[in-house]
Amino acid sequence: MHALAEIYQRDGIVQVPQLLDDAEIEQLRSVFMDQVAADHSLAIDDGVPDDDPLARFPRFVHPHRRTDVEAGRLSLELMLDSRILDVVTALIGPALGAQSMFYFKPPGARGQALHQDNTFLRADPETCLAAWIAVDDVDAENGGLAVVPGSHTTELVCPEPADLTESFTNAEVPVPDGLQKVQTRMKAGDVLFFHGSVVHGSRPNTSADRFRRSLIFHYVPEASIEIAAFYNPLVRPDRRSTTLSEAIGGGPCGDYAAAEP
Ligand SMILES: O=C(O)CCC(=O)C(=O)O
Repeated sequence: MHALAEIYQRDGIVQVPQLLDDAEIEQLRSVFMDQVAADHSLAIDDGVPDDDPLARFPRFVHPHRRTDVEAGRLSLELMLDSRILDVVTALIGPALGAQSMFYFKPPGARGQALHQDNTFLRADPETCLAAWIAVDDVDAENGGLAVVPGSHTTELVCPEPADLTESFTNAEVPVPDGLQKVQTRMKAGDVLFFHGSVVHGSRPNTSADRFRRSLIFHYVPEASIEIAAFYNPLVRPDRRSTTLSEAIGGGPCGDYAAAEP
């Protein structure tokens, strides 16, 4: 078996160093900073107050669908880039692109409480896979991702209310019994791949002046039968789009997640 697939099967998480080079990272920073300064048309409304650092730097959702702007073209290109897709294919087989996101996470921004991605995507019968690209060096201080290795073998866990002083989202899943949360450290250009049931999230960016930018893709196996409506249409590696049946019902935790990525 592929060495990465072995780690993925054991932990549900694989970190691949330096998949993108310095010039590509610099391009991502400048293109996305220009875009967010120009307008927030790629952003999702997370309902933060005007004085929140995230009000100026909201996260972008599905930028790959906006090929009328450079940030969108770059997102689509990287979503289907063979360096990333080769790893995705080694881990889950032939795949479809379901989602892209860009987080700016400026100094002082809150993080995102622990959650499991397939609560939102509801890909079935398998799960989704995240490719989380560090666009800055990330660690605990600037709110790098924390993950729970081994949590991919747990069922989806129902969330509890999150601490809104630390998280801009309002629901948090507990760390499953017997498992531990681990803080990631990544260099810009590293990519963290993780399974849709892996419990993960991030704490606030407590640094004085370090952004914690990340470009995130979610993939599902090509053999998936359904997905939540928000993720249709999906993208094939040849750029054609495709639509899956819409997952219905709230799943084991009710409907709280229905509209929120
Ligand atoms: O980057 C973060 O802080 C959280 C991102 C995340 O949880 C996700 O991509 O599902």
